[in-house]
Amino acid sequence: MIRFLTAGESHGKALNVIVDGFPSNLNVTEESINNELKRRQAGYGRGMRMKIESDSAEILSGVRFAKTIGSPIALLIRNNDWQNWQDLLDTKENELLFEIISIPRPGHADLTGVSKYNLDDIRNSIERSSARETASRVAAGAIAKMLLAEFGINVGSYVESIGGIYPKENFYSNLLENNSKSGFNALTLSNLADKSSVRVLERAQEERIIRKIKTAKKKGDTLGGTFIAVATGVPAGLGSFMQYDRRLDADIAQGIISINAVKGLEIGNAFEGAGLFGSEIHDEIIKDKTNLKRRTNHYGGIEGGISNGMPIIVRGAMKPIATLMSPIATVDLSTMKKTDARRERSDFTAVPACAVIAEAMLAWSIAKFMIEKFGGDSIEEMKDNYSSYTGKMFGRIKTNFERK
Ligand code: EPS
Repeated sequence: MIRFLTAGESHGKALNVIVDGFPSNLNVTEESINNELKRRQAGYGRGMRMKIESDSAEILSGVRFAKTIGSPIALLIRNNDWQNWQDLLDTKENELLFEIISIPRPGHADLTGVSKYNLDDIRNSIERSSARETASRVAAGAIAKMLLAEFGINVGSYVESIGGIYPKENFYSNLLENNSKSGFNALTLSNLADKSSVRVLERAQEERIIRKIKTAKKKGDTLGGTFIAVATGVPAGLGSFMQYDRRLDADIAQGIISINAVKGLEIGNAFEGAGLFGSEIHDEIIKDKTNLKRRTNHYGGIEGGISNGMPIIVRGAMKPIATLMSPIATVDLSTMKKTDARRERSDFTAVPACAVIAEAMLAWSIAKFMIEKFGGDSIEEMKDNYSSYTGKMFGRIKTNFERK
């Protein structure tokens, strides 16, 4: 089973990630990881920090001559901003006088963090709860994407809405109705989104969103939004209904809901479907020349916790960034009196980045189940198992059910 573990404070020396359990002989380059890190940094509405950082990962282990060797892959992403924080975040004893943060921001982990960990400075909570940690996840996800690419699986994303501004054309519904005859590629969709400064698919929507972000800036306010993450080329049969924690949908949900500020998600058309007749929402099974497919994809490519061969489609909701420049009410923990929440450098919106992080988490879940199903000591062994399974699947079903 693959796993990854991240470490690092937002303004500490560096972020780390250890990626464990990947097969040998997989092509992995710093360049591909850095390309993903760059995508995470983009998006109109980010704050000053993204101007200070130029995230890049250094591979410390697990890769030789651009190929994995089966050992744990350790990555290091340095924080440029650390130079400005060295004294404040020293790991040694510190005699310096510095401001202790005692005013928690509603919507952030400030109060929950200090309450739980018995901390005497909210800074100690902010540092790890910051969404800066997601750079490590995108680096891990980049490695997962490199594995998936070997099997023709692509993962992409786009921003559906920011501040309640949706596109005129309902792209999400189009994806679920499976309207495109030749199918679609998640990468093509994502590349299109990458061209937009807020990662949306419609030009007029982009302009309206930028206007709304400008209004938020002027008012000292923030915005959230919704995003779509998609994977195409996923074989049928990943995940299982045998135990709750072996379900592919449950794993994807955990990965995406764990992204900072994500408060909700649905797979396929879950919320709208809940109000329809079964006959209106279940995806009819059809047969083409060599395979069994679904006419529509309302269930986002997963039935019974198992991928069904259709694209995997997830929609997530990110709340507005917690730090407000025109703050709302809170309580100063040093006096227990009512006050305004503390201002801290932050973003006005980060939905475009969130969509890229969702890609990383989705890619990770799929890679995990690919390795579980097809064995993972070397990429060659995995490919053999994959071809044997996918090549014979339809034939096996036919033979099993043929009337003798
Ligand atoms: C982030 C780095 C942070 C924020 C943001 C995400 O930088 P700083 O706190 O130094 O300005 O821009 O984090 C938050 C919005 C948050 O609430 O934690 C990053 O690298 O993505």
